[in-house]
Amino acid sequence: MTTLRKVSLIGAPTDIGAGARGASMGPEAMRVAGLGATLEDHGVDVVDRGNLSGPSNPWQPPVAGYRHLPEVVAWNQSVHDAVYAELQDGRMPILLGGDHCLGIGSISAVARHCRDTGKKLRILWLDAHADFNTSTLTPSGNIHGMPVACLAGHGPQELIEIGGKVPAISPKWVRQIGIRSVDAGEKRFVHEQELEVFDMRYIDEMGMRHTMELALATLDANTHLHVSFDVDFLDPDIAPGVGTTVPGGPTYREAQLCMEMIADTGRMGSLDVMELNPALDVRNKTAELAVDLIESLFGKSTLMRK
Ligand code: NNH
Ligand code: MN
Ligand code: MN
Ligand code: MN
Repeated sequence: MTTLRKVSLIGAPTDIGAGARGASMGPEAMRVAGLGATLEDHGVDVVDRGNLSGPSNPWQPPVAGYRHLPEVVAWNQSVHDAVYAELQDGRMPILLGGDHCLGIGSISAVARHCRDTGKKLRILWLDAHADFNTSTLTPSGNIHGMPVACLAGHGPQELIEIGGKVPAISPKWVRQIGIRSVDAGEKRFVHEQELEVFDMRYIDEMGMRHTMELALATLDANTHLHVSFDVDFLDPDIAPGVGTTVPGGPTYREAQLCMEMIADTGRMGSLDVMELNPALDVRNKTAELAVDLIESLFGKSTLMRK
């Protein structure tokens, strides 16, 4: 099977869960970098659904360990509804973030769709960070550091129940790749919950090829593969346009290989492209790189391959 060729772009222009302002401009920057036309060049049927709307960012300090919780819930509810509608329609949702707290709405919708259709779910979390904090572990209160924990059922009720079932996912379904910044308490929780993490040390020692072979192992014809791509996954030398850069990320070629190997599976059914921050970018180059990598997810490769 090849990756679904009917795609819907969904913009979620908010930085409600982030520690820096600006990811709200991410969707437009990816459109300006030519995302729609680029996918069409690969024979993909692309519909741009435009942008969702939601509360503005009040830029307040955390309350009881969460920053902007009511606003985060509102945004995630509308992301959930939009992503779920596309999946029901037989189209592949591509969520254009927006900060990574929106992974809760997106992935809870994907998990719900998998329950409806009897599919297995595998989630690839490409990120510099584990995003596995809770209100008591977080150093910041920023909910973009918590989506994986929320999806696994560890978070505020109104957020974790958005997709209907709590927990939305099992940590066993997740493979994290590129991780190189995990907070102290978060680290303990990652171990306790047995998240499968391929950190940068692992990629340094074993290479991206071996890493992806393991992360993509045991997918079968009945598996829905969801890719949650936080642009801060990439090395900041090539991708400066994110709010939380961490040195020592994947190079251009490592990132391309990662995407190419995902494309080769033909199993990707949904995608998030998150945390692109044009306010911190240089002449939109991080957006252009994101588009280039998304192109690889849809089968761009150096030479024609069978
Ligand atoms: N771990 C930190 C926190 O929870 C930073 C998370 N920032 C991210 N995650 N950009 O992808 O506040
Ligand atoms: Mn990150
Ligand atoms: Mn993230
Ligand atoms: Mn991030």
